[in-house]
Amino acid sequence: MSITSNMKINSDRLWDSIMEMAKIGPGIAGGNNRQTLTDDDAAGRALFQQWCVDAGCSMGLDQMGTMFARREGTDPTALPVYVGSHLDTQPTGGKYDGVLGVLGGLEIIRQLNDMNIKTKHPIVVTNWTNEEGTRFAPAMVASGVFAGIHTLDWAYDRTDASGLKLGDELKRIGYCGEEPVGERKMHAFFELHIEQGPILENEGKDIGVVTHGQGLNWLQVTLTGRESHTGSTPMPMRVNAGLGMARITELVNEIALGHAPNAVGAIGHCDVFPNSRNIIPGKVVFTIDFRHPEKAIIADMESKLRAGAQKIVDDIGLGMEIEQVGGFDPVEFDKDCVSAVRKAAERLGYSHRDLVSGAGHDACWINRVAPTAMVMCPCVDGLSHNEAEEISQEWAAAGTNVLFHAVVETAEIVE
Ligand code: HGY
Ligand code: MN
Ligand code: MN
Repeated sequence: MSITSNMKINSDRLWDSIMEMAKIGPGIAGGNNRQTLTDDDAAGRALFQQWCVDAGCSMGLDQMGTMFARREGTDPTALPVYVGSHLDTQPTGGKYDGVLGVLGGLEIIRQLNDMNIKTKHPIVVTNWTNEEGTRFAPAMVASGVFAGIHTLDWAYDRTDASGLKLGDELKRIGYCGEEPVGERKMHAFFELHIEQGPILENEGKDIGVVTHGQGLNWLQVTLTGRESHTGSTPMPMRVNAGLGMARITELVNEIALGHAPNAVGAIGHCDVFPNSRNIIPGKVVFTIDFRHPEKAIIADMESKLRAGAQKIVDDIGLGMEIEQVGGFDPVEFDKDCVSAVRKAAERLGYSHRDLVSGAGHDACWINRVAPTAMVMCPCVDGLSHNEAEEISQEWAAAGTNVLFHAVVETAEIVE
């Protein structure tokens, strides 16, 4: 029996589950603040687990807290097809970033149950711990450990702004599993995600067939000057770390624009010390986020940043340290998995286009250890990492239908 265009997921059930999950860790403006390893994250995990058990799945949990919900196949020795994303959110996140990919995977299980369809390969729905990298840097840390990029101990040692360690928080919320990370072998991995950019909506396309993911480089800069009175210190005597950050912010923007149209660069996180209205900042710590589809350009952006920032700090008389705190090379996804996504969009009659992912995703790391591809759906005004993030139910359904077809075709329906 092969998959046919009339095989679709239950759009209302998917949408209801997304809205139910959105009630956990609400933001202050209609989105979500369900940051990784908080009590809200634990509550979201518990709800996801209950739904998976209700759908007949057996649950796995590894030492990074990544959750695996398994639907058996007819051949228990066949490597499973994995499908998933992340349930943790930004502090001012949307309801769909990550959640659509996890609950879209669960909807596939639910729909297969409803249609009483069996597959040769088991199917495993996955919730990767700490994709966002906002509370604990870097992003995609659990999938990074799974792919052998980071060690477990290094990941456990990541600390948040209040000095709490990732490993301790994982244990505190009760989601530190026994299973070693990365021993699971995958037949393939698929991730559905909102685009988080404007291309699909602007072009009126339902589906993004993600062929590549752009690379990322996170540089943490520490500038040290001298705290002094904002009123009585003459301008020529000042060693103002805040001024250094302002000039480097401008430099980051110029470097990105210098590699238009595909380069991007910004500073998203900054701490000012002592952060007092009438003290010239003696120290600032901030993170630069550079991205581009080509590795050589990312390297060029970093070298221009280092050279330009050195001039800025020498001019002001500041000390400077630059540390890389995150990054990954541009990714090319598996051609067969990408083709399964493209064929699914065509079979279902959805408009689609190839796409390079602007954001990083767990799929970018898993692509190193298993054949991987992504499906994207549009989001309103391309807005994400903002509580106003919005998608339509139709877009969610279209993306999940394509995911459904790609996953089930790869898992092989059994008559
Ligand atoms: O930073 C990213 O691209 C992802 O949202 N964590
Ligand atoms: Mn995401
Ligand atoms: Mn995100």
